[in-house]
Amino acid sequence: MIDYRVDDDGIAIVTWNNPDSPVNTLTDASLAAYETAMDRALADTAVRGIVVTSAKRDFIAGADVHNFLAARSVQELEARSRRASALIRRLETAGKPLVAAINGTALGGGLEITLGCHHRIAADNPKTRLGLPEVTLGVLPGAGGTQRLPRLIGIRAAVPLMAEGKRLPVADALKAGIVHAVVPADQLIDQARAWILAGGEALQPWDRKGFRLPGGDLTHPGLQEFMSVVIAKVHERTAGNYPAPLNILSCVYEGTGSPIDAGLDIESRYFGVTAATVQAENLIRSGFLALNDARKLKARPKDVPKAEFRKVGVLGAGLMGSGIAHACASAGLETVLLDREQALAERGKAHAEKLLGREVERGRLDADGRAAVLARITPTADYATLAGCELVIEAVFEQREIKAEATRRTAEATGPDVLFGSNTSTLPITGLAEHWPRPDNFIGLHFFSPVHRMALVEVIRGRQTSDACLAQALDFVARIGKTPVVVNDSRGFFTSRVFTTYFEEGMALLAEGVAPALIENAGRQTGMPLGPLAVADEVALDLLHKVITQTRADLGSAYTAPASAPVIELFVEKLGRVGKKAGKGFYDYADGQRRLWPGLAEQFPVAATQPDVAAVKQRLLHIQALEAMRCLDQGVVGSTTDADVASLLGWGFPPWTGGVLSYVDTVGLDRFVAECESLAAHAGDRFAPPDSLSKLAGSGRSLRDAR
Ligand code: 3H9
Repeated sequence: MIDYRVDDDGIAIVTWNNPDSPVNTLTDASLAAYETAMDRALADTAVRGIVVTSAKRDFIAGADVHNFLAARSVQELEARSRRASALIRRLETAGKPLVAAINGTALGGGLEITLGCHHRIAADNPKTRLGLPEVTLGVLPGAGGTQRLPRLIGIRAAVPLMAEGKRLPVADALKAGIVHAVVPADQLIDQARAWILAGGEALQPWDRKGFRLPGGDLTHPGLQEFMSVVIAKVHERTAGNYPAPLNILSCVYEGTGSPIDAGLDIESRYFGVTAATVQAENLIRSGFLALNDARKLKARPKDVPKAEFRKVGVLGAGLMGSGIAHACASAGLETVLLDREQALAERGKAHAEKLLGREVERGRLDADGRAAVLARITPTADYATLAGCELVIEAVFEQREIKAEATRRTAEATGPDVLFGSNTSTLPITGLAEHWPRPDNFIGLHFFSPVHRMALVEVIRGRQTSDACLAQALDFVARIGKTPVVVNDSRGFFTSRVFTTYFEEGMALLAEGVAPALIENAGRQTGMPLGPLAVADEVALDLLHKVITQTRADLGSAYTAPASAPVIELFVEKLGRVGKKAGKGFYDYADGQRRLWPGLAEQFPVAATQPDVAAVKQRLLHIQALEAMRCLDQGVVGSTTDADVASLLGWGFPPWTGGVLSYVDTVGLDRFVAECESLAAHAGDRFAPPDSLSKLAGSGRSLRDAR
């Protein structure tokens, strides 16, 4: 776990080397082994200094977050922080010089180990990131980070790094003063040794007599003002949903004016209460571990050999098609981009070129890289060019006949054994598969717009889709760096079906006379990226109108109109306000600004009594969780985790909830069911909890554990 050796110059090299994991993490066992190794070096009179490094690609990835999930109480979590903190403090004051030789990424507790060394040298590695990202997991630096970083680089520089969880490349960390030097990787250990041999002092800045915080402490009026602004910004950004960033600020506020030992004590107390919050549990379980599992295809059928992709085809060079082509070519695949006419295909390639241009502007790609990606995209109107593709993705108009024609012509060019994916967002996959000679090799690959920013691909299994086809489609999604969630064929699949309830509920509230600004603010305060009426404008009301008309025609007497239907009909049929693309919907759009349409008050007079904001937030989130639960019951989505991942990545369901079904446990299952029953009585049957949930209520089990 920790390798130990002492060289001829009397320098101990203590190397983190966790045998059971690809990364080093802080666990009871690894910290105990570290302590033993360090104590051995401290006790050995022949040892004059210690170099701390790692044998892995990364340095240390922080505390093992599984330990936080397993912890039973605030006290246990606080004790974890105290143990790590006390160890690091004891080592930095033990009298022997310590150097951190940072060979790769050091995050959270990993960086905190280095901050407890007297000198930090990083290898010059473009992949390395240094930072205290605990806030992104709903916790805070609990091994001294909130106290040492401000004392090292000043409050003004440290606070944003911790409150936003930024990960810095080594050059930026050097500039910020977090590391003392950046050296070529092959000189790392020698340079660390050299610092000790040159007489490096075993004294931290904060233990020197007369130490002052760089840039001043919080008695300084400028810093007081700085903190007030940061606190206001955090409130605005988090709307009270995330305790961690405010608790980080409290650690700085209360801790940096005291001696470091008192500061560390304050930090551990805040760590315990923060790590015990449901938000921390959700961000770790769903936001980190479940997303990681989905990204790594942990649910992929195991017995199918991994598929390799070299050449793919994309049918339709519109916004989606060209976005998909850009993603494929960027991942190194030869990409045929096909449209009805050569000029349309060229236009699609030009869109990809524009996206690449932005990457160059941001320094993420150089000119050669851009040229190489572009060279991989072949625009064409000739189906014969598709020969040799391993996969063809169709992204043509959402009309059955057009899709059927494109599918048939592809089969003629490629033969039947190629994988065929449809990017439809509305049409059932099983029906579309009939036009492909091997329906077992046909699957839905639902990308989200804009493709270059959205990580999710909803992979839709048709009735005949085979396991092999599914596994290969998942391999493809991972190959282009996206994250898949597998769902079964159903109207609106999973994401569109559930997300729709959010803005439909916004419209239902409007129709009831709830003030539009209240609806929109409540939506944003839940943590959804946009208010529901703004979303409806983005989606376009005429499209929603079309979906209602089509569904009514398809379902006949089984159709029940959503509560939003009268509002949509009014806006499309009478008012001609179809949304953002027309410059007018629930909002007016002018000069890049968005303002609620003043005419709303006339169409939907605001009721004399208004609900409080908490009640509106509850409706907007509960309705989504209920629809997701129905999807789970109907087998549209296979697990609560899949539903959570799809909601987090697909439509930005607020991360503090852990996702759309973890939200039920966040509220508390019994309470959620009771609230839905009450909403069903007042706001409509759509809030009636499904039997599956009602039966679980009172059982003492969480939804996540039960399903
Ligand atoms: C903290 O430090 C609190 C302290 O302040 C307080 C102490 C008291 N825990 O991502 P990858 C696993 S909070 C547990 O695929 P990459 C990961 O799940 C922590 N497991 O590799 C995966 O498992 P599997 C603050 C962890 O190269 C495997 O390692 N630290 C942890 O794409 C490989 O990871 C962070 O927030 C962990 N901390 O990226 C950093 N880290 O093999 C979180 C990784 O089963 N970690 N695993 O799929 C990361 O950002 C990335 O993992 C990292 C590597 C950049 C390090």
